[in-house]
Amino acid sequence: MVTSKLFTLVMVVKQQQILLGMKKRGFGAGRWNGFGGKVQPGETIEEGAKRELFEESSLTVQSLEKIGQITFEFVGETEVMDVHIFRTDSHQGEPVESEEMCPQWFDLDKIPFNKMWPDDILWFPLMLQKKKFKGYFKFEGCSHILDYTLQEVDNLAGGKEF
Ligand code: 6U4
Repeated sequence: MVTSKLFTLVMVVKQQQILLGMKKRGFGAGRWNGFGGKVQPGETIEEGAKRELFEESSLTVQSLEKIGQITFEFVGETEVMDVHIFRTDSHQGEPVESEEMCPQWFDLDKIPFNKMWPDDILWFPLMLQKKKFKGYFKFEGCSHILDYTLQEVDNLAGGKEF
């Protein structure tokens, strides 16, 4: 049986820059990533997203806009990752390095896609244009996409479509 686990991913944008964190340990280590992690019992997905953003970057936000939802399947794993992606264009504080992440601002035309998850180059253009999207990516290992779907949607409510 395939089960799914909830994750969050927050993209922080200001003017013509985006904040990414170099993941220092754990899943995705060595790659530039958005900020996020597992949703904990008793919190909403948005609460989990704000908590992880603060834990990993020290930034706080009033509200987050849900911009995407991607399901990641890894060959050989019985649990898929249900990742809820948020974008914020206004935050409070300055990014601070944490045990898990080293944050850095990147110009939007210099995003380091070659040191990011290989799916990012496919959905970042939608996210940067504030278009909502749903996707499904099937990975073999951490670097090879076997299959994927990605579509723009009008709203993100409702079940998973992939
Ligand atoms: P712990 O065990 O506490 O270190 P936690 O911080 O809760 O983990 P973590 O870091 O394992 O969770 O969460 C994985 C993060 O990686 C989430 O923000 C989702 C993100 N992520 C996973 N696959 C991704 C992918 N293919 N592309 C991408 N982000 C991905 O851009």
